[in-house]
Amino acid sequence: MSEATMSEQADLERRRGQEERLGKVWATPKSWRYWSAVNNTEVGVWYTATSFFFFLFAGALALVMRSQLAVPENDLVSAGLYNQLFTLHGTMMMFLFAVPIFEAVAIVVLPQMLAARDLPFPRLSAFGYWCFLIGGVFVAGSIFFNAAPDGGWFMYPPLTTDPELSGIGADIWLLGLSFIEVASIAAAVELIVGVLKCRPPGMRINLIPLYCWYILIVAGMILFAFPPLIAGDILFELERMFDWPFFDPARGGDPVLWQHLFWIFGHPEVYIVFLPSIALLAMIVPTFSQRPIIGYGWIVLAAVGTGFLSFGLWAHHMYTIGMPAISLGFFSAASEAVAIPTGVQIFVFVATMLAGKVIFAIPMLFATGALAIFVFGGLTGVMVALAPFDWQVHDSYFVVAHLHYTLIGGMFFPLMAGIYYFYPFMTGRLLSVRLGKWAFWLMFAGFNIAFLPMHFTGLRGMPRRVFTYPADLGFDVLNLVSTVGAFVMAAGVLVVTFDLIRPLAKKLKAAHNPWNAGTLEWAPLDPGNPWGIRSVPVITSRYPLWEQEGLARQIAEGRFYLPDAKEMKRETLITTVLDAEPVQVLRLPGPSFLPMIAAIFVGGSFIAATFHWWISAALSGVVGIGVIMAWLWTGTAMIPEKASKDAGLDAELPLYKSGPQSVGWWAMFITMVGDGTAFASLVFAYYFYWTIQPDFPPPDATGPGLTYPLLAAAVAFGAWLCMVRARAVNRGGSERRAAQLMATSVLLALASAALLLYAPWTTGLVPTRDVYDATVWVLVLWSAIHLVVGVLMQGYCIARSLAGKLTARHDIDLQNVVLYWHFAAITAIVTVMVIALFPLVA
Ligand code: HEM
Ligand SMILES: [Cu+2]
Repeated sequence: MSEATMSEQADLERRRGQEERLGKVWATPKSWRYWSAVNNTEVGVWYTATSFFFFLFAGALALVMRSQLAVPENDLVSAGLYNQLFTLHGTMMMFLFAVPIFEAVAIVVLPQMLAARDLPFPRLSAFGYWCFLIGGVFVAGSIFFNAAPDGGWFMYPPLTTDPELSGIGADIWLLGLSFIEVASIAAAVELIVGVLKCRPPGMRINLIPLYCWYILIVAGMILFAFPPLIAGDILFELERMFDWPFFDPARGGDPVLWQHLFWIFGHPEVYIVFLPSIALLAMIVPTFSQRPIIGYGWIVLAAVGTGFLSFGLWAHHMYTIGMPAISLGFFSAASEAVAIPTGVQIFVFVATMLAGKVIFAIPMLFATGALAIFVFGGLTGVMVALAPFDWQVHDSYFVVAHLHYTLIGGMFFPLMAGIYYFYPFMTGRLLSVRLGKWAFWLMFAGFNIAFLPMHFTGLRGMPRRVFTYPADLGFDVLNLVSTVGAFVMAAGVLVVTFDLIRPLAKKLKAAHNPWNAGTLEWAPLDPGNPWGIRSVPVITSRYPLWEQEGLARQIAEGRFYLPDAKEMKRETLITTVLDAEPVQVLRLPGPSFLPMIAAIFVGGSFIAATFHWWISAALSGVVGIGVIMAWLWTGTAMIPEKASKDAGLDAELPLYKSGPQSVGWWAMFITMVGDGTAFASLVFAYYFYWTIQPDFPPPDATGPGLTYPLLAAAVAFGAWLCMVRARAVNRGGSERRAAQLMATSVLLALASAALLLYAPWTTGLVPTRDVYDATVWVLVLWSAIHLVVGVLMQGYCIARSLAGKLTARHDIDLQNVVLYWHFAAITAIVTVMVIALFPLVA
């Protein structure tokens, strides 16, 4: 044997060894243990499949509605059941399908696009998935017990707060969805940290794939949009369960507050489902035009612009409540303005297609269909954004037509394009072209046959949300046509579903990178490995597979970072936020049932609360928190056996980082921004009442006084100071002293919480008497709960310190808890300023 072939032989042996180790470390558990998997390649697929199932379910509900409406005076379903049908259909489509499926697809593809082995918190993804499944089944299942929510997907009070008119369905909506929203926020946190910190070396921010940009923006929007709704849910549930009168005008409340909180969420929500779908198009269009996207910078700017603007438009859903003309003008103008960045994104796609040579494969067929439908929906959007026009068609079928054109064109068709596009990447097989064409044309034709006529039914005056209509008002033919169209569309959905669940063996094998795409998710020569990428490459281009010669082969040969798993640990590379320079090798936790068990107990707590089983709810919640602590204890902030390791390409990288350089710190920071937004929404409620009510606080109200609130603020400040000091002392090596400071802080925090609650109690504020009392109480409770959660975290840190898991150098836990405390202390102090000091100056 010549020397050259000998060294080739040795190289091959070495690579085999590496692959074997990687395979072992990342292996997916077998048989029943399979469900303990936390890897994105498994969790992402479950997540996608589950949300698609919820789509089919909600779609079936729509078919029942359309059957009922096919002919006048029909009695297929009762009025009451019809109310449940449209409420559950809208609710499930928005909360159980549109948002989750985009997070699900992102969990599958994002790590691969970033050449990361997984997202930074795999167990959090798993926890989010199980929460979603449990909450989703609970909400969807209610229809079988005739107990589904029936107040419409935006749940306006007083219909939904009146005990005579609304049953348990409203509680299922409020609690079930709050639970699912928490899961959505968890996924958003994970995706943000993923895009910021898990990119491959060299992928500076101007090289980030457009898909990832969109995910970053949308996850950020979730962080600001969902918390107001959660805050609203809390007020709502307090009114339903304990008769706190937030939306009851007789006691100073106002149902319009709910409308504001709902639509501050609800309008951005529309873009939260639209942008990720556009993100899919931003990958598909360049691939099938076989050229880089035209106007990368423009499209990023436009996406950011859409994100920002979408928070300033919510009141266009409320034109009919009697707003001042100046507000009408403002919200109308802002609503029209959003057409500009949206238009920019569409033009970028059209320009890219015109400049390239378009290949009309199935994904591209769906992509162009999507653009056609969406543009039409956008046109009616420009119409209803004008208040006088909206006054005419508000709550009519015109709006039903408009919203489905935007949602199905802007969300569903792009999603289909994405499914066809990414299927070979997930499975190594291709979906059928013939079936794909059938599916597309059935859906496209069916959709237009169903929804185009609705514009006219609406203009002729048919209101939405009616279970039937008299004959001879001019609605008959139009409705029948709509129903036929809905079934044609459903046939298309069935064709796709059939093709998706057909056994893999019957489908054609896909070649490597079958669409000849340019981005990294297509690099692996053998797709579907749980380890994701064989080695983490250095990137110098936006379309590395097109522009970096031989990249896929070099990756597969392990020529780059982390080609091995020598210590038999799951690892991924962490890089800097702007320039993506490698800074750390992050150890990731492996399979575990803990996230699933935690989700079961936390979910159990929400479900028990729905039925007012308070003791079960409390017990289940306590166990849930215990399991989460056990999961954190065994899976996070582990002290590595050595300080650094050889990450390949001659880079010696640390295995442990704490403070602002660690991913955990970012996750905490981002979570607390969301938490702060929820708090800000509660403060908003206080000022909302103060602005619109002449007697808020009521003249005879005593308020919470000054002494106790100020004392509480001072003590909370002390608790915070102790924590900051503990961090510094711990860094300095006096771990004992740090633990003492934390213990002191525990006492101060508990004292502060007690003082906060004592204040309104001792001055005799009764939350059921007046909305003022209720609002003060809710702010005080919110702050006190945050202090108590802070105490749990302190207890955790003290235990870690005593167990030797928290040392001067290894202080991730303490750093994160102190970060939490910054927010908790501010929350308490702002609460005191609002409830105690503000009335003095007002
Ligand atoms: C698959 C085909 C679909 C059909 C045939 C369909 C049909 C309908 C019908 C008949 C209504 C009720 C109209 C009324 O009585 O007021 C409705 C409402 C609604 N749909 Fe769909 N829909 C479909 C897909 C979707 C999708 C994909 C979404 C969202 C992603 C969606 C979101 C909504 C919403 C939010 C409502 C309003 C519910 C409410 O008034 O509370 N739909 N749809
Ligand atoms: Cu809107």
